[in-house]
This record gives sequence, structure tokens and C-alpha cells, in this order.
Amino acid sequence: MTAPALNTSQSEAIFGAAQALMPGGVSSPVRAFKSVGGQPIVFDRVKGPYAWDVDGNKYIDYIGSWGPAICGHAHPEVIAALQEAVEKGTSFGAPCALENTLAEMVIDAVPSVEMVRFVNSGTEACMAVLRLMRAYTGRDKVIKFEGCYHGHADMFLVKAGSGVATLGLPDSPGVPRSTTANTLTAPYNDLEAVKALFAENPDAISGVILEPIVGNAGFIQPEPGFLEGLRELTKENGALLVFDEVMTGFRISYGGAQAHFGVTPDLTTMGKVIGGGLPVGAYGGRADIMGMVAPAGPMYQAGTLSGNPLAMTAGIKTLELLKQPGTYDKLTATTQKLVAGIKEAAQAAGVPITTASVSAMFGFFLCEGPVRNFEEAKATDSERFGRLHRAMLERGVYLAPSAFEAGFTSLAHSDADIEATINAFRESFAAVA
Ligand code: KE4
Repeated sequence: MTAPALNTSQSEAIFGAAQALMPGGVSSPVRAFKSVGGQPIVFDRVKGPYAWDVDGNKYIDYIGSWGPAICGHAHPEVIAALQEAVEKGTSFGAPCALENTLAEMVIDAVPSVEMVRFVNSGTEACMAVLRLMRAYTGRDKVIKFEGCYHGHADMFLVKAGSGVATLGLPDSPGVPRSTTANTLTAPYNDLEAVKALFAENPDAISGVILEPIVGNAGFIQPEPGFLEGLRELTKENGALLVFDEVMTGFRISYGGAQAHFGVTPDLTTMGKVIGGGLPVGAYGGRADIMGMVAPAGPMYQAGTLSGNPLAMTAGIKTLELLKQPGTYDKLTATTQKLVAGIKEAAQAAGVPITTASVSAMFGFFLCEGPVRNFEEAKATDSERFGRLHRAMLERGVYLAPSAFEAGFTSLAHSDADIEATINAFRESFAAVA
């Protein structure tokens, strides 16, 4: 069944004008639809599981602002709390009781976190946590995994995922070789490769940082024993284990992926959900390590808008909503129904697919699978994914514009939304088979 042509004339006009104003016409590369083709959709407003573009087209949204909208966009209780808070000002640049409240909630929820520092993005959190790893151990090297993305700080732009992978960038110009010389990489799920790196760099590796579930190379789960193995390896080598939970934090469970898998790192980075849609990042962990952070200790990190009352308010209300009983059971049921439908739709059209989900995070690759690391993820049929993405847009479903991203559900996605999405996948897979 062919979809009605999508009228996106206003989007095209606004995006066309944006090209002369902002590089690529966007504020973040992955939004530019480069790898799926066609023009990006310019949003006008969002509510619950939906987005409307400037031409009035409505979409069921499975990006949710790349993770923050887990309670649904513009949740009425979050909006009401912000409306009340904004009357008292937007930023203080001074201590505020709301920081204590959100810090206590994060410390109570996340097993590894005894103390926490708020920043303004996941990139800042990852930059700071690397500096802390190095300050605490006195060692300069760090191990990351191919396809994992820890924000755009220089030292992490080595075999990175997300937009770097989407755009097929080898790495980024402007990053001095001297900076990335200390960044070692291994394939995800490859404990032997990590063991070898420790053997080749005795007493030189500050730690290992990873996405405990990868969402930036498509959706890739840790194999049984992988996280436990890293926990042991880092302990044996006097190195730190760091979970980058910017994407998985408060999405996989209220305690993040670390609570879900029962593996406790030394440090954790967070973002997205804890800001409830406003800019917040955070890093936290063992008190003896966090005690090194200025002004308690010598490791410097700072931020003008860190801990501002609006962002704290949105984060507090969002975590209050997520803490309600049954939240993650509901998210899991919604997502499992969706992913089962996607798989059935692809198989009915004879399109090779491998699908997976954990709680409110999911993904699929257009290949047989299994996909255990970034190299295997590259087997996905990106060209067909581009056509699928367009076909889904025309049927009112907004998926991440990249084969190397994850999908996100929310508490606002209803059974009817899931059914409508599965129907759109049935028609779209038939159209791209
Ligand atoms: P931000 O600086 O974008 O807030 O966070 C960086 C970051 C760090 N760690 C992980 C695991 C992340 O997923 C991210 C950011 N995620 C991407 C989506 N893949 C943000 C979307 C974008 O870059 O526009």
C-alpha cells in the first residue's frame, strides 16, 4: 500500500534557510538526515509520544529527544513544576536546595553513586570523568570500545559511534594525535582484547569506559560475562571501571544498566533522562574518588549553568514519575510488543533482520545477525534502512535517522500507538523488500 505523499514544504523552506545560518543547517549532525537521505523534518511541537512538524504532519516519535522524553514529551507534571520554578528565576550561579534533592535521588537510585557532580551535557560528564580517572590513578591511558560514543570531547573521538559512525567519519580533524595517543580501543564484547591491552600497557591504563548497553552503534547488548569480566580485569590491574549511562541511566531500570545487570562500576556518567528535557549531565561514583573533584580536591571542573534550578526541577519531577511502581514493567511490555511486531513485519516481507530490546530501549539491524560489536553492526543494509526510514516517515512514524542509533519508547506510547507503528512497519517493509 503506497503512503500518501508527505507535504513538507515548510520544513524544506526552514531547513533550506538554516543551511546558510548553521553548519549543515543543524545544531547536532545526526539530525541532518545525511545517512537516510531526504530533508529533515522541522518540529513545531511535541506532546506525549507525538511530534508535529511545521507542516502540521503528526508522527509517533521513537527518538524522544534522544532519550530525555521517557515519560512522554511535555509531561503535564513536569511542565507545571517548571512553570512554578521559572517564577523564581532561571539560573542562580549559587547553591540551590534543588541540587541537593536531585543529588539525593540519584545517589539513592544508582548503585555506584555515593557522590555526584552536575554538569550540562553528557559530553561534559564524560570529559570530566576521564579527567577524574586520570587524576585518581595517576595514569594517562583509557580503554574505550569501537562504536561506543562518549560525547564529542577530543580524546573520545576514536572509532566513535553515533553521528561519527553515521557520517562515516574516520575520526575528526582538529583532534591532535597526541590527544588520542592515550585512547586505546577494543571490539565490544571482546574480553581477550582488553586483557591484551592491559598486558601491553602495564600500570598505564587509568580505566575502561563503556556503554553498558550500546545505543550509539545501533543497539548492542553485552554478552553474558562481559561486564563481570571487565569488573574483574579492572580490579586486577588497579584500573577503574566506568559506565557511561548517559543513555541507559534511568531508562534500563531506575538504577540504570548497572542495577539491571548487577555489575557496579567505580564511576558513572549520566545525562538525558536526569534533565527531563533540560540540559543536565552528571558524573558520580565512589566517595573516595569523587572527593578529588574541586573544591573538595585538586581535580578542576566547573560550569556556569551547572545545577540550575530549572534543569534540577525537570529532573526531579521526571525521576519522581519514573519511581512509581510498575514503571519499568510497563516500558518493557510496550517495547517488547513493538519489537516483536517489527521482527514479524520484516520476516513477512522477507527482509533479513535482527532485533533486540531491554526495557525502554530497542534496536534492529537489517542483517541476519547476531550483532555483538561495531564491525558486525556494519553488515546492516544501510541503503535499505534509508528507504525504510522514509517510508515510515510517510506513514507517520519518526525513527532515528541513522542505522547506528537506538530507539526509545516512553510511558506515553499507548497500545494503539504500538499497533499503528507495527502496521506502518508492515507496509514499509513490503515497500522496501
Ligand atoms: P550529549 O553531550 O549529547 O548530552 O551526550 C553525549 C553522549 C554521551 N554518552 C552517550 C552514551 C550518549 O549516547 C551521548 C549522546 N547521545 C547522542 C545520541 N546517540 C546524542 C544525540 C546527538 O548527538 O545529537
